[in-house]
Amino acid sequence: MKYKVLNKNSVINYIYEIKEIADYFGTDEVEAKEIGDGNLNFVYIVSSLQNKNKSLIVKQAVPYLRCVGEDFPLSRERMTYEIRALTKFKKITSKFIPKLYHTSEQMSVVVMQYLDEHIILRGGLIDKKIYPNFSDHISTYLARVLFYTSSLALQSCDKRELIDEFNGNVELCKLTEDFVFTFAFMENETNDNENVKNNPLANMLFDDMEFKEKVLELKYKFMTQTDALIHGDLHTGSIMLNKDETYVIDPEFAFVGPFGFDIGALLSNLVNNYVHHHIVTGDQEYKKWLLKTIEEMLKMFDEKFFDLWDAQENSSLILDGYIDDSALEKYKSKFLTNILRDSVGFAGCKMARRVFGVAGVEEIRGIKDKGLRAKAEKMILQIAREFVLKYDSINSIEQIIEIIER
Ligand code: ADP
Ligand code: SR1
Ligand code: MG
Repeated sequence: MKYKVLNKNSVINYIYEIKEIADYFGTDEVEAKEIGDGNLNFVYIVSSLQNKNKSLIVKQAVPYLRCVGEDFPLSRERMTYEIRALTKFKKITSKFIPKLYHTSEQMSVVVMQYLDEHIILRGGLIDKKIYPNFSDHISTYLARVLFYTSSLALQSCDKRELIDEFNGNVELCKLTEDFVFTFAFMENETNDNENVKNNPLANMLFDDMEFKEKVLELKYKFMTQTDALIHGDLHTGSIMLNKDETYVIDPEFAFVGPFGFDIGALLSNLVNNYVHHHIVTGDQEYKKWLLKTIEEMLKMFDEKFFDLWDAQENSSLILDGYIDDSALEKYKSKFLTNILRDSVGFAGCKMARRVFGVAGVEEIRGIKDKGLRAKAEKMILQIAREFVLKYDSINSIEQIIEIIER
């Protein structure tokens, strides 16, 4: 089918042309609503009028950036990578990915399960919801996806094929290079310039050469390291959950990149939320839960990644008999420490980009009181700076918690 931009009327005609979906709704009348609140795409919920339990999600990429408008062209092929990533992740760790009912690269569309009993994690964290299973679920997702798409599990030729499959996602990788690692740390027209103007904190950040030099190291890692298939935008707006279930959505930034990037994204979002509660609600219990969640997520990731590695036979990296057990243990432990270090560095960049950069988050931009918002921004930049300057000497999760608490 030739590509056309859908709207809340044509999306209904479109899905009725897909036999399985037409069968699913049968003779029911359906209605569609646009519910997208992300920066890039359009998301429709299509529901039966006769049976409220029958609903599904249709997500379509349009050839521009939604949050800016048609003046910011962005090719709709980003949905091709979202489809490919969802399909791969589904195979590796099915229970954390919504059911996929239909995908079309030509129409840049994915039709998927409507997560009706789940909410976006960012909103839940702002509302001080406790998710007792989140650290367990997300560490399983991270360990499985990162391990099984890395050279620790894949044969050399399969890994290179995987890189090829995602190598074309150039525009979204460039968005991250620009918006996560660059523009937010210098004068730029895309920044939140209302806030940058006459703001000593912005001047300090933009003039902080020690910080910016380290950011370059991390940007270079992002641009060149091909460790595993990553989600590429795993902030708390890309997770939908309730107390029992966790789903990862929206992997259109996926490519074969550094192990630490997704872990860093989550760490940064949890820390920004911690700062929000420190400044705005002062809720000590909730802050404790956030720290516990960070600690558990990182610890469990470590253990689960190790376990998968221990169980792996026929690695293309380490041939049986190549080194003895004790040398191998040392190698594995260094390997995991390096992932932790990179995660902390990326987290620092990702925290800091939310202060003056184009894509703000509710935890900071949503603080109405200007004085409190400035306090939160200062604290975020302090922690982010320490993360970025010290990332390559971090040796333990406790050190990370100490930096946040201080
Ligand atoms: P974008 O690519 O524009 O960031 P997202 O994939 O993040 O779009 O989706 C935007 C919003 O649509 C989400 O924040 C969520 O509220 C809603 N949404 C997306 N997928 C689903 C789903 N499977 N079930 C329910 N709501 C969804
Ligand atoms: C201009 S793109 C802004 C941001 O939205 C996405 O969610 C990514 O985080 C990207 O950096
Ligand atoms: Mg999104």
